[in-house]
Amino acid sequence: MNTALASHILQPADLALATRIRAVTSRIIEAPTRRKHKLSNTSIAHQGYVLVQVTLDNGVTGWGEGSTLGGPRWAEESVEAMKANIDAYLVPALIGQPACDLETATTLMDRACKRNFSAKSALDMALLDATAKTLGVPAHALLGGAQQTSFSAIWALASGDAGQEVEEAREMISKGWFNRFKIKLGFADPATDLNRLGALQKALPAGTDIIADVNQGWSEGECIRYLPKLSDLGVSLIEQPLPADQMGAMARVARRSSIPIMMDEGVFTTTEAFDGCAQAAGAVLSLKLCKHGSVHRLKQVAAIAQAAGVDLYGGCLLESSIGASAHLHAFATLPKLHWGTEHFGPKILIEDLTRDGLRYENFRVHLPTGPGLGITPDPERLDRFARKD
Ligand code: MUC
Ligand code: MG
Repeated sequence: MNTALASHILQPADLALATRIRAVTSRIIEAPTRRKHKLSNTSIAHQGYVLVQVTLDNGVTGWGEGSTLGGPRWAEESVEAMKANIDAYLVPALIGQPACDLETATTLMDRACKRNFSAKSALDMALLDATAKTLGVPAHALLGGAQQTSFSAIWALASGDAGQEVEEAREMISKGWFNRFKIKLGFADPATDLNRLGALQKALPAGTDIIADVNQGWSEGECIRYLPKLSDLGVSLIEQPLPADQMGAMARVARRSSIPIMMDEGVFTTTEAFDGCAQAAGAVLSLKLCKHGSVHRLKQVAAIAQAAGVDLYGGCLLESSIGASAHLHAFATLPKLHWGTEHFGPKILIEDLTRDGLRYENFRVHLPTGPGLGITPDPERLDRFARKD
C-alpha cells in the first residue's frame, strides 16, 4: 500500500484507544421558556435537561442532553432520577469503553439500567459527538450519511389562550421560522379545546397545517365523539389521543378516524414499535431519542415503521440545540421523514444553550455542519441555568 496514504488511515485499534471514555460529568439545567407550555398532564415555565460532557483519552469532549417535561409526568423520567442513574449506574458501565463502539455502549447501558431512555440518550449522543469530532466528520457520517440536510419545521402552540396562540403563530410565520403548527389539547374539556382550535383555524392563512396532540388525555368514547370534529376543523394529524398502554383502543380509534393517528408515548422500545405497527395503532410514528435511548435504536424503530408502511414524524421533547442537533443528524440519515420535524425547542427557550444555535430559515430547520453534532455549548449560559444545590 502507498505509505503516504497508509499514514492517514486510522487503524480500528487506534480509534478504540483514542476514544476510550475517561470521564463523564452531568448537570441539571433548568432553562426558562418564553411562555408557559401546557400539556394534558403538565405545565412548564422552565425546561429540564441533564447535560452530560464526556471526555475521551485523546482529550476530545462530547456533549449530550437528556430532556424531560415537567418532572416524571410526560413519562417516568425526571431530571433528578436521570442524573442519579447516569452517575451511579450508566457512567460506571461506560468508563474505559471505546466511545466509537456505540452499539456496545447501548448494550452495556441496557444491562446496567432498565428503560431510562432519556438518560441513556444523553450519553449516547455525547459518545457520538466525541467520536465524530475525533474523526473530524459530522455525526451523520457515522450513521450512514445525510440523505437530507433540512426539514420542514413545526411549532407547538401550548399556552391554552387562543388569542396568544394566534399572535404567536403569526410571529413564527413572519419570522420565516415555522408555518406548520401543533396545538396541545386535553388540558381543558374537549368542547373548550375545540373552540380554541376553531379560533386558530379561522385566524391562520387558509390551508395552514395544524396537528393536534392530546397527550393521552381522551378516552376511546371521547375520541369517537370528538375526532370527527377535529376532522371538520381541518386537523391533519392527531397525536396520542389515548393512554400509552391502550394500544388496542388506539387501533380501534385509528380504524374509524378519517385523520391519521400518530403513536407517541405508546412507542418507546422496538418491541412497542413492532406491536403498535402490527396492531395498526396509528398510521404515523413519532421518533424521539428520549423514548428510544440511542440514535441506533431510533433508526431501528424507524425501520420497523417503514417495513409496516407507517409514516415517520420527527418528534421532540423541547430539546435545546444540543439534543435537537443529535436528532437532526439521525433524521438526516432516513430515506424519508414524511411529516418533517417539530424541533422547535431552541426557539421556545428564552436563551438557547449553544453559541451557534440551529438555523431556522424558509420554514425549515437546517442540519448543522461541522464535526460531531456541529454545535458549541455556551459555558456562561450553562453555568447560569445549572441547578444550584
Ligand atoms: C409531546 O408529547 O409531543 C413535544 C412537543 C410538545 O409541545 O410537547 C412535547 C411532547
Ligand atoms: Mg406528543
